[in-house]
Amino acid sequence: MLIDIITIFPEVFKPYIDASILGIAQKKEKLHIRVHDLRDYTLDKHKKVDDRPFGGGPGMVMMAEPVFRAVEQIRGAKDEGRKATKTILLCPQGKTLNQKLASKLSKYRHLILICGRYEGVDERVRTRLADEEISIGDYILTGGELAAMVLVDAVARLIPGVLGHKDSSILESFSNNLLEYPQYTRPADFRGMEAPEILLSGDHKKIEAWRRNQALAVTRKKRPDLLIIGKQRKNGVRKNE
Ligand code: 9D3
Repeated sequence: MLIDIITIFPEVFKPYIDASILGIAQKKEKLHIRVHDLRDYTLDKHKKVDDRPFGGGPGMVMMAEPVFRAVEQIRGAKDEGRKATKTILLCPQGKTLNQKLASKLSKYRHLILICGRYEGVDERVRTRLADEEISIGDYILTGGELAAMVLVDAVARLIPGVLGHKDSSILESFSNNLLEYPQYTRPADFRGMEAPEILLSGDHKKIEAWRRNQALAVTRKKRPDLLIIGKQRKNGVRKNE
């Protein structure tokens, strides 16, 4: 997968993207991330990327021109057809990212992520350039950069071959919509706090049943919304998604 990120803070991506799961994915050539400085796509000598809102009001609005130019150049350079490419605007009013959406996005060959900043982005970017608007949750961030990194992380780990096949993404699909069961490691007795005896018993059938029960209990207590079945639940993570 190719991911192009358009931002006015290109320098903030490097450290995270080169470490973590994203670094591994890139080394394995399953993922290629390119970060573009929006200022490189401006036409004026001051490299202006924002301007005052028509009609007045506080703050600045991210201009349409540099964003359009960046996306057009990126789309044009990699001519694999628009269908395999999805252009996403990270913004507070977008659809909230969840595992199901991350899974859908992981099927694309190419993602273009536009990081919003300031008080907003010219509406024409939203309606005439982006295919989709995505938020990462109901809280206020300073811009779309952290949201883009969250999205990239969530999507990258779903690309086939990024994680070793023996690892958590497969285990996660077993435990489906449940929170994790409690885990312990050595020592069995830490300052008088003992690990459940059953986990030390070696009885794998009993351990499996205990874990399933614990997962259900924890989910019911902390996230009862995850246990709702049927079409009300929009963030459903079905097996292998
Ligand atoms: C203070 C400005 N707000 C006026 C109602 C609107 C606003 C504009 C831009 C609030 C935050 C931002 C910057 N945030 C993002 O661009 C953003 C974001 C977020 O703030 N929360 C969750 N997901 C995302 S994705 C992009």
